[in-house]
Amino acid sequence: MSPLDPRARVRPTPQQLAWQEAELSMFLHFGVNTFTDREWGEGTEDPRIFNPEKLDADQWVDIARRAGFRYLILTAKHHDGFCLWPSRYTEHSVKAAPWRNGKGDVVREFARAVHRAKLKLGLYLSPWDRHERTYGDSPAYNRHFTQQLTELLTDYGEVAEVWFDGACGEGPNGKRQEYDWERYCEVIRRLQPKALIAICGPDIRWVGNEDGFARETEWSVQQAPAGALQPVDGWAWYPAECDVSIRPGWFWHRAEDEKVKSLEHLMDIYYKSIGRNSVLLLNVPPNKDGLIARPDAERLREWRTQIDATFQQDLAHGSRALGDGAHPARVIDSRPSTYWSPPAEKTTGTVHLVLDGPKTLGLILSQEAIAFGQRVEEYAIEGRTSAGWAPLAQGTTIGHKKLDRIEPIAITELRFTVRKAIAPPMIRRIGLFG
Ligand code: FUL
Repeated sequence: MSPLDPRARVRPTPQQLAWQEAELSMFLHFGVNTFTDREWGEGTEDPRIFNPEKLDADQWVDIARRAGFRYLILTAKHHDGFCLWPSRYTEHSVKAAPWRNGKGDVVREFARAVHRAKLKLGLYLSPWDRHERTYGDSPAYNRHFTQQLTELLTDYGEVAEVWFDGACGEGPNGKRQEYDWERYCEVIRRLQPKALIAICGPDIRWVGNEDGFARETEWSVQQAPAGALQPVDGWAWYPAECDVSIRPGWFWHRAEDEKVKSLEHLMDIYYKSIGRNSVLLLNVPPNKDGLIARPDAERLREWRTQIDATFQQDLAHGSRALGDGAHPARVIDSRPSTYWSPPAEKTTGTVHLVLDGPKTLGLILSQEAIAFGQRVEEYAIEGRTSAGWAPLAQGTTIGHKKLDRIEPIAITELRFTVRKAIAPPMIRRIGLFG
């Protein structure tokens, strides 16, 4: 394809770029379901059950920060309609709960803790509301929903992400609600122009499952959804997010304290989400006390230790870089703003690394300079072993990050070849790990 392919001219917004580079977001599902041991409330729960006596949003944020999360998204209202903030537009909220004598505001405590730690605040607001009387009476409920959205977007400082689930169930009056997505998005763009709108919104795309796995081929460039900020001839930057829970359910259940995902499972999720050009949104639900439970906190600590150990030493450092085009050494210079491209606008090319002695690899990292777009369609990696050159890995898309796990093998040289791209590829980094 020619360099004029419109897909090659699509770029992320600064907010999309920052979000993708952050890689890790934490989801926190919390609400009346935490107290009823359910996943979906009916909307008839008594607010007096909500009493997280030891609630400490700093504990949530601290655990998240230490584990490397940079965006935190709280369920301000789930399908049951119970609001974790004292909304002026309903009585079904923390106002009617005994917690903090009805004067509490979980969203405020959360937002303060997140901002204090200089992390990014995200809010999940379920359009499906099983409590609200006007639900199903489309214009009236859309007004109600926009009012609640306005409260959340004006009273809690900067909001970096608004997460809209698409669930649309029955109304109390038997009627089906037609959501006015266009209006919701317009309110967000007006009140929080820097906020990303996820899932039922044009800035972040749902990966399509709740297992934490992206596809092997994952393009951030997609057909432009309605409301995309920088469309180019019908295409737009619409990167994938993998949402998955650290436990079987989204909400905390005592019986699941023993079912926190294993370290191996979480590492597999890491490789198949972040390692496949996606952001990982990992749900860690606070318990009835209003704290992240010990098994989850411990698993996150182990996970971070393992990730840090895995990526601690880049075996490509100290290599001599040869290859097509200028500056092949830029793939190993540790600078995020530099990249290598083949010469003369070619869409194929090879970087050749002569390693600083024999090294045993088990993991290969590649990155495109996505500030300028996503271009690679096919790549191959070979290594020079004592028996000669051998194929190590091949794949399709790279995007922000591709991680290829391989059978450990000792090599002295490595060839990274882009075989096909929609425009001249821009390779930011090649990393090699044991
Ligand atoms: C789903 C919801 O129905 C679940 O309860 C959860 O909030 C998940 C993230 O989205 O569609």
